[in-house]
Amino acid sequence: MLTFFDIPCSLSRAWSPKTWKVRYYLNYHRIYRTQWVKLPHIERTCTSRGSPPSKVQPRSTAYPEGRKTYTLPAVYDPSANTYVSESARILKYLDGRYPSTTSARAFPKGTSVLQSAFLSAWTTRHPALGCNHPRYRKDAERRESYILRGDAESRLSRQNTA
Ligand SMILES: N[C@@H](CCC(=O)N[C@@H](CS)C(=O)NCC(=O)O)C(=O)O
Repeated sequence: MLTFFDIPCSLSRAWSPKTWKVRYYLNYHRIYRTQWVKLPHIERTCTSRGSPPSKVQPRSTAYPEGRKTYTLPAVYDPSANTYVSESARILKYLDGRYPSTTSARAFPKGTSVLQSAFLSAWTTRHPALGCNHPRYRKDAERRESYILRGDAESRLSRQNTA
């Protein structure tokens, strides 16, 4: 059974739009269990388990191997002893793992290039949503209290009803 790594909030349910993209898919297949990881513990959990960074920035003097960013969602597939991170990469991986299921594909056949282009345009335009807002980036404890107080949820619900 797959392990799905998600971030908790005060209402004990999933709130991140990034992790929900993958959770929707997994709910179709019903083949996972959730491991909750609090926001300040994400990097530590990923590095200690060997889950790859979701993003590696180009090499620089300060980061000779490139700056690594660890985010959720991530999944662990015990059948391949593999961790996969970053929502689009996870969905592509899962489409490959369940190729015979046509009703619940994340990327309907022939749309992968279009979807990559859309994703790239979207993230360029909206780089900082929710917990990744620059105001909270540098301080894990403040970011966690932002999530746990529910501010992120009211912000998202305001955005959704606007
Ligand atoms: N491009 C990534 C972005 C994922 C992302 O930004 N996740 C946030 C939660 S919404 C996160 O884990 N942030 C960790 C942190 O800020 O320390 C994806 O689509 O998976």
